[in-house]
Amino acid sequence: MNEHYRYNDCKERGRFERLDYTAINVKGERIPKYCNVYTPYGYEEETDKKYNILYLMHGGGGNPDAWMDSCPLKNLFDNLHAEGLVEPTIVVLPTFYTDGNASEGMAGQREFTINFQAELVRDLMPAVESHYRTYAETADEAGFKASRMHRAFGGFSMGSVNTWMSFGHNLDYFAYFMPISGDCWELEQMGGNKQPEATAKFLHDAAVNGGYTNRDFFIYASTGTKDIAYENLTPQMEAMKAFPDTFAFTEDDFTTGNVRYDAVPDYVHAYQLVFEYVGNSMPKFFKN
Ligand code: FER
Repeated sequence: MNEHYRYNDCKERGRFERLDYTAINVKGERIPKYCNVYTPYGYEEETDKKYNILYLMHGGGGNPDAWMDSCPLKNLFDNLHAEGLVEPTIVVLPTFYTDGNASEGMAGQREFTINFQAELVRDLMPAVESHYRTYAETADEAGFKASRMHRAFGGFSMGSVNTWMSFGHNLDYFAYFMPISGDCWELEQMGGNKQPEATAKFLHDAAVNGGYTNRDFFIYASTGTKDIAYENLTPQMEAMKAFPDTFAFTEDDFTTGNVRYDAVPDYVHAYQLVFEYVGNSMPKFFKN
């Protein structure tokens, strides 16, 4: 199906497990939810090893299975680990929706991304990180903060909207961000297009208020020039250049800067392309 990714047999295969947990929805009710969790090859045996963790969010209308079903994400991560290209990393595939809310339109979607930022730290991260061996010594806010250099958030489309929300609201717990083909909706939906300067200022303020400079977090943003989100994400990224103490743009890795933006010629808005961005970003993560 994908013309760019070749499935690559890998003897060192990790595995996916389902993890059930409960979370509070936008109506304030506690409801059952689940996520899928990838553990790399050797996780079961290497019991004294700690793992980095990436929370990777699906796009609009999706669910925790979307990344698994739509692209060879597992084969990609198996090979990245087998070739030593990534630091050992657990990957969590959650959903920001609660009980079939995916159909509630764009305004509803924005509300869910905001609710999810509270769920993330209150419900999801404690459930995941008390169960799996991450760098969090304790699966609470203090433990998450102390281990933030080992935690990433990424996502595609609405998952990218969630990623910018996690930057704006949970920078204390995450140091690496992988927004793919989606802008920041803090101020309004498509805010990266409609209010790029104010959106960049919001993100800048979130960093400054938390005491973070351009060496304390790292953003690898990607899209394609024919992606429907290109015109939303690009003005926001341009506006972020006004704050170089917070966002130091680089075209290589994260040694000379902390923000990279790749816009791949002709790529469109599709899962069949976006995991290539994941494959480009992950080798740069967890090295600082
Ligand atoms: C964008 C961010 C999110 C965007 C689209 C989305 C078109 C989501 C779309 C959907 O869920 O249907 O910048 O650009």
